[in-house]
Amino acid sequence: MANLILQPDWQGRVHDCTPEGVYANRRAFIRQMGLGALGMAAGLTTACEHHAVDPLTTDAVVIPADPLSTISPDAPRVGLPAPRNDTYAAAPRPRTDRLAAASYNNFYEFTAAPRHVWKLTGRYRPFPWTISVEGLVQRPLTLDVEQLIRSMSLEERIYRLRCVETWSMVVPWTGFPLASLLARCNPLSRATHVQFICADRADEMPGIESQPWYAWPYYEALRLDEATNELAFIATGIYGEPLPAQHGAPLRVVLPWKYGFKGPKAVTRLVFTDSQPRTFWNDEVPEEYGFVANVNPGVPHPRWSQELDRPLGEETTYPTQLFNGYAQWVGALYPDEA
Ligand SMILES: Nc1nc2c(c(=O)[nH]1)N[C@H]1C(S)=C(S)[C@@H](COP(=O)(O)O)O[C@H]1N2
Ligand SMILES: [Mo]
Repeated sequence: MANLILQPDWQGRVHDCTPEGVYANRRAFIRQMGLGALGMAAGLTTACEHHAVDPLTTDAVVIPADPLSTISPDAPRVGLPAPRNDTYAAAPRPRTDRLAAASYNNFYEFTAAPRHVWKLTGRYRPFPWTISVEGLVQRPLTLDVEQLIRSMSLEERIYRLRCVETWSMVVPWTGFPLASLLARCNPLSRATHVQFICADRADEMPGIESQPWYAWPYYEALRLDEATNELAFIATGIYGEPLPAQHGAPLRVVLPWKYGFKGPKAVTRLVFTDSQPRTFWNDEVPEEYGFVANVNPGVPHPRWSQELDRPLGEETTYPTQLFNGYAQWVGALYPDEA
């Protein structure tokens, strides 16, 4: 693949928006910028979109040829395409164009600017990769992700994803139930939650250094009854191929009934606990991003409505449904919300 060496056009613009003293109080800074955790909601994009973009003032960037050229050559291509499991079909919506999904991503370890994530993945090497299993387990383990992929029976599921910023998509993931992974971890019976801790590879993920005000690495968590719900999925592929870097290679959590930020990408540690673990966006902006974070059109974000969502690559909006249309599988987990 012929890579272009480009000086990004946003180079240097970070100074327009980054006041002195940011590092002293990054949370107050984020609030003050009105950026919120996940950047800009549809329609709320501001001049400071450039603030959120990585400056990359020191290095030239190796930009991949296109958004679909970011699949690691080292990813195992086993069991693809995987047999489709159609059990969990929410009311049908058009499938998202593959290029549209690969061109607009949230993956802050690369950049907070969704259109630029794929461009910044040129140094990322998601294989080999291990996941350490820690906390309240019979014994700590290290899992090799390639072996894990080869050992699981892979399936394809078409799921909706709803970002808290109001964009959405409908994509075919390849992978296996999160419950199958957790079963291999042998958690102790007193474990109640699992925390996911993501990669902290500053050499490969330029957003880590360019946004030092965040508490890297990204971390998320679930109650174990949520994590073992049959909808909860580990994706190792999308559109019948291994995951491109920007979708979270080598593996990411997919929870179609929760806002997208609850599904961590590039997970490298699983920690079982007996109390509710902390989560990245809840720590950053607690008044905007809760722990449970189920898709719920009746609960507006403090800065925008959650009633509608706009699929990537489309102009139309659709009414957002409670639990993103998956109430029949997860409603019983949330008696107060359902
Ligand atoms: N490690 C990590 N995981 C992450 C994020 C992130 O910034 N870092 N963003 C989340 C958000 S806000 C969304 S909407 C989804 C986006 O997934 P996609 O880019 O594959 O559509 O990833 C989630 N997982
Ligand atoms: Mo999101």
